[in-house]
Amino acid sequence: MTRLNRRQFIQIGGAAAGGLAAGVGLSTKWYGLDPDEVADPGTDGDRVVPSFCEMCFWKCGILAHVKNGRVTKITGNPAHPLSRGHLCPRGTGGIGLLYDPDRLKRPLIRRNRGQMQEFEEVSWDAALDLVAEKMLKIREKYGPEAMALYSHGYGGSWFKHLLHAYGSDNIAAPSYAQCRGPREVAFHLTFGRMVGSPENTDMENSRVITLIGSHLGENMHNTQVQDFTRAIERGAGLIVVDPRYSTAAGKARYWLPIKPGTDLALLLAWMNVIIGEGLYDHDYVEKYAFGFDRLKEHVRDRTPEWAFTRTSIPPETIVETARFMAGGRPASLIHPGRHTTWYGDDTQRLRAIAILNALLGSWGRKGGLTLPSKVKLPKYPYTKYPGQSKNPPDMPKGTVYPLANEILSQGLCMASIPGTAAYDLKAWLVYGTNLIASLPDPDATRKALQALDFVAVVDVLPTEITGWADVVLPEATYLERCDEVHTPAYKEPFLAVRQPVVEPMYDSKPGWWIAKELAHRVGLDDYFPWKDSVEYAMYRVKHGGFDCEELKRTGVARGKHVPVFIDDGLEPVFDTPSGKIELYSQTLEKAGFDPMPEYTPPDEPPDGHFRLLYGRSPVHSFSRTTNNRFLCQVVSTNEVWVNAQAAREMGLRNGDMVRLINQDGVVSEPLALKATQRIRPDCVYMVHGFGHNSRLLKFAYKRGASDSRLMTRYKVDPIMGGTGMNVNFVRVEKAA
Ligand SMILES: Nc1nc2c(c(=O)[nH]1)N[C@H]1C(S)=C(S)[C@@H](COP(=O)(O)OP(=O)(O)OC[C@H]3O[C@@H](n4cnc5c(=O)[nH]c(N)nc54)[C@H](O)[C@@H]3O)O[C@H]1N2
Ligand SMILES: Nc1nc2c(c(=O)[nH]1)N[C@H]1C(S)=C(S)[C@@H](COP(=O)(O)OP(=O)(O)OC[C@H]3O[C@@H](n4cnc5c(=O)[nH]c(N)nc54)[C@H](O)[C@@H]3O)O[C@H]1N2
Ligand code: SF4
Ligand SMILES: [Mo]
Repeated sequence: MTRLNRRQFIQIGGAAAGGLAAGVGLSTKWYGLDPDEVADPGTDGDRVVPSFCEMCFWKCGILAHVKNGRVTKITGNPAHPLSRGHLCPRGTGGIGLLYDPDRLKRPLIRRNRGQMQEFEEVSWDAALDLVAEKMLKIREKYGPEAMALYSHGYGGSWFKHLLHAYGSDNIAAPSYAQCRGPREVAFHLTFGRMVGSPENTDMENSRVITLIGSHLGENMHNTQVQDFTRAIERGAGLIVVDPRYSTAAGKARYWLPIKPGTDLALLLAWMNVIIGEGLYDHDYVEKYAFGFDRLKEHVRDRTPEWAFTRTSIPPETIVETARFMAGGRPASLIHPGRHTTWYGDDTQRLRAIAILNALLGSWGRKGGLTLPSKVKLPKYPYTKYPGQSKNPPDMPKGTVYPLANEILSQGLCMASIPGTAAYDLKAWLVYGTNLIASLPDPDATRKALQALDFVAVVDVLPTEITGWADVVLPEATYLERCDEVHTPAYKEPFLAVRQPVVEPMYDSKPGWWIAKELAHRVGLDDYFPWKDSVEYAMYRVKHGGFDCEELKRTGVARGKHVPVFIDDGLEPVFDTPSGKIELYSQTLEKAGFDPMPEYTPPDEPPDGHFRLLYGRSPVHSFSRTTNNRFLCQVVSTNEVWVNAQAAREMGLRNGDMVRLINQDGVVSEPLALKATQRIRPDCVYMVHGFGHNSRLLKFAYKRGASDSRLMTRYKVDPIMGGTGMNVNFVRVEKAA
């Protein structure tokens, strides 16, 4: 196995210079509360604490260096399977969050509801008493399910536990309905198992990798990028389907600049060629798959010529790439993607991706998708939850998404606007999610927030959502607290602990403490019997048969190795109605949906409009890091990619400041135009996370533009209720 050096790893991120700067701690200034520069940034500390990262949701193992009580450097833990000694730039930049001068420092209570950001600093007792009082009142008046929890991030576990104990199961995150949802449902329908996080891909052993969107290298999920880089170094062939010449496309053998929203047509045509030319894995399909003959019939007329008129990809390219991907099987992976809510037909597109993987025989095979296992730790012996008597109100009246396997964040939002759902939600507890930036239709979110009786927000920064809270509870950052033990399903089962590296700064408190204090005040002490989160975590570790002291020293421990590939003797189990891989889905048929994916054309833009596409900056996570001075030394704003020819036709030049105006007349903040041949002329592209309008984010305020504001429209996936957000159109106008 080739080892990556840090340079190669960061280069793939397309942020070579900048990433490197962050990587080696080249930050000359510190942005701590005190005006002095901190000594020796980027140097070794005299104490190193292993923990795991929370700069995004991947949870890489870190080693945090501490000198004179300050964190000086964060590096990848070589013993941790998800980091293997390397971090992405955001992980290294965690110090910029810890020492962000704009952090929430003390609990806040809003005086004068309706008037933005008139907050008063209060004691923890005052803040917690108020939240508890509201929780008791809401439960008494409307029932516990009238309180919902939005939670994203690993520290949310304490609040999920609190809410279940309180009697509400109305818990959602935008990482389902606005992200992974369609993928998880589609793979579950097909293979009886979800993809999960980390994704069960085995890219490091792939011979051919096909990316549909999935802009790895800009999407910086560490292990994925490492595996991807290794595969490329080993000479794996790459097919990238993207209307934009992404960083990954730059490494590809084939770049297919597809017309946005038409991927399903391409996927069906690939099946047509692979089945028609007999290139699929006959033995595998015969042994494990259900419905092959019907699929064969289904794609018979989905020819490359048929697909060409939809996708604009030439028929000969479709044939050539189909042969190329089949040539690599079973080590040929069609990547399931992660952010999959695009056009509202997403579950069907992801079904097509799953089916194609099945035809290539890649599910459960080396270089394809693994069948991972996890370390099973015993649960902490808690009192049983009361259970919610009413169904979640996450669907508009009369609509049901029976195949959704989590609660829909947009649905809970709608149910907070009185009279739209089976019953009204009255209060939100929001943990670690900036709903103003992450839910589509921000007007609806604001409407819901205005209608609620009570909103409490647990956060680390004064992001937009905190401006809507009645009570703001300042959490200690991930470098200052211990959370739940991490035991994901992975090809090498392991467990990892998050440990406090330094004491919480200011008057911030760890989430476990906040949740436990709230529980105490609402009479739920029984559910929080442990002294602190360390005692809780170590109970689980010890009863799982692991050495607590050793784990505290190393941060990570390995579980027993078990085979994760069919070729290594694993007998796959498919938890589907047929007990097989369902090329033809009986579950979809029963629920009244197309049992095999059917192409539906996307809506066309109005005249003079481009389709708005969005993605990731390699050095930022969503809206959460754009105030991080450390990371902003590398990228401090966003720009809009416009095809060079299209820009010229509008009389616009590279670097011009422009505004985007969407189909509903919503105007963006000004941002710079990037005129480039690296994007099709029918769409524009921008990075998500900029354009903050919270003044308290002193650095990020008004830098760049927000894609979220322009997402006034979304399309709901009829199968699982995901909200496709690639359905907005914009005009581009020169800013005054
Ligand atoms: N640095 C960084 N990395 C991250 C994150 C982050 O915030 N920052 N977030 C993480 C999370 S939670 C997620 S979900 C992932 C998201 O990352 P991905 O799952 O990779 O997101 P996608 O939406 O698949 O990819 C966006 C790409 O899709 C292309 N695209 C848009 N429309 C179409 C289309 O119709 N067809 C095709 N074929 N391509 C299209 C865009 O041009 C863009 O290049 O990233 C993860 N990694
Ligand atoms: N317009 C648009 N919308 C999107 C996306 C997009 O690309 N464009 N992407 C979608 C995807 S793929 C996803 S996964 C979601 C992500 O959506 P979110 O999870 O809502 O992501 P962020 O906007 O970064 O909000 C994170 C919030 O958590 C806070 N936070 C950070 N660390 C901590 C901590 O340790 N404790 C606490 N209590 N709070 C913390 C941050 O300050 C911030 O307020 O958004 C989805 N929505
Ligand atoms: S991918 Fe980067 S930001 Fe995410 S957990 Fe790993 S190091 Fe941290
Ligand atoms: Mo996501």
